[in-house]
Amino acid sequence: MAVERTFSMIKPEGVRRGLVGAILARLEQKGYRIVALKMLRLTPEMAAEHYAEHRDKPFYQDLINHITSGPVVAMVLEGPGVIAGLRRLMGATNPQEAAPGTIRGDFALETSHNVIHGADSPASAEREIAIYFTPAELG
Ligand code: 3AN
Repeated sequence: MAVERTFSMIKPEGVRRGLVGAILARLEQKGYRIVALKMLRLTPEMAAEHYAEHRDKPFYQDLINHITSGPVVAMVLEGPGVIAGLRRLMGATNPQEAAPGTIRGDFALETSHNVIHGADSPASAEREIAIYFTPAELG
């Protein structure tokens, strides 16, 4: 079976605050391999596709406005158990509840600005990878 892979993104506030290096270092230090990486600014259409599952949530429009507010760093990570493992490294969605030592626990305070996204299932990972990367970019 192929090595497990997932999709992750450093959100605009992470880029704005100069946290790209610190966050990538944690992911690499854990042992995950960065197999694709790019900085880009999401179009409203890409943002709507990315957050399709949240379309009916009260915070949806804020989410779209925020994620398109500046460049993000999108990546594909590979490694054993990377989908669940990345979620543990990220910490709880609400950074005030995220454990110290996790990325959100150490770098964020607000749910709306929780610095990193990670796919929550194999299906989400594949769906999200296809929004950001072409097969050629995945090696
Ligand atoms: P996670 O990013 O931990 O998978 P989701 O998928 O529930 O969490 O939420 C996606 C994104 O929506 C979060 N990263 C956060 O930016 C935003 N979000 C989630 N819940 C709220 C909320 N109650 N208020 C504002 N933004 C939220």
